[in-house]
Amino acid sequence: MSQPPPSTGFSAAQLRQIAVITTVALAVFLFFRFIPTGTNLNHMDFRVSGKNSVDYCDPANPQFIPVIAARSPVKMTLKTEGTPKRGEELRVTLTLVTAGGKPIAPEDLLVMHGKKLHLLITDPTLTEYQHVHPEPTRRPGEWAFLFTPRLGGTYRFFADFTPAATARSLYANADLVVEGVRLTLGYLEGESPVGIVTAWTAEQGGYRFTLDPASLPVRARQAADLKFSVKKIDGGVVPLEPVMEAYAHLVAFDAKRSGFAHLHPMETDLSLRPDATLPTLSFKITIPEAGRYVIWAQVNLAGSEVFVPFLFDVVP
Ligand SMILES: [Cu+2]
Repeated sequence: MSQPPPSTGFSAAQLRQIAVITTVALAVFLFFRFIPTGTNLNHMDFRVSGKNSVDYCDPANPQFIPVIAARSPVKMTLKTEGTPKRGEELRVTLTLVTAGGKPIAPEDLLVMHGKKLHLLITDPTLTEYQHVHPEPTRRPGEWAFLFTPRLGGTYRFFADFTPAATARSLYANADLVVEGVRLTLGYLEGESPVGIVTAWTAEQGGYRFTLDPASLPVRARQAADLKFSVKKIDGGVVPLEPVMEAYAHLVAFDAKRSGFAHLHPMETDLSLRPDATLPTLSFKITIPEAGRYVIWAQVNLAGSEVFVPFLFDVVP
């Protein structure tokens, strides 16, 4: 006995219609799935298990970030063609990968302060500071930059970036040994260094730069309010222009280079120009440990970038 085939309840025309709709929907899905709109990484790629992970980002209350002690979910490596030598320009290839080994490419990072990747570079004596922006190469996860070390020693590179998957600042670090004369670490242990004024003022290129804490001494674990100002020594207008979307950037390092703090002015509206003859900007920082620190200020004066160091002590 044969039974009639079970009926689907659809006519042949309806089945054809369903097939067409399904095909179109699938095509639309595949189109959006494979066009390169954004990152292929997700927040799990940037997760660090356990305590002490790098996750400090309250822009209203910037902290000193202990990058070395904290476990970053990102691994950074540096490669050069020849031996790095003092005074010679180097082409450095930087590789950024997640803990799981996935490359971190430009589409995986957000633009912050005009760039996707910021590198803060300093020598062991904190006498030299450079801020560079590596550019992506054709290889995913590989970035390149030019760098001329002015001194010898083991340079430390701190990367500052924001994954699109988490929208939170993240950090990584790597070292590079540079051949050549090394300075002594004397000033970090209390002596006055060559070329650095152990004070809250510094003079350079006809300008006087002042970093003025609301109260002294600066104490560990207490938020410090700092006023940064620039004055032309002969008097007159200070041609202060924005650099990386701020009128000044301050970067603090400790003597051991265990990490850094990257500070931006409270005055975030660039259309409100600071005072013409005495531009003054407010900063806030909390430093967790006592010790000797250097704050480098980076400003743009009439189109040229100027870096000014301030050396100071933080008491317990
Ligand atoms: Cu900055």
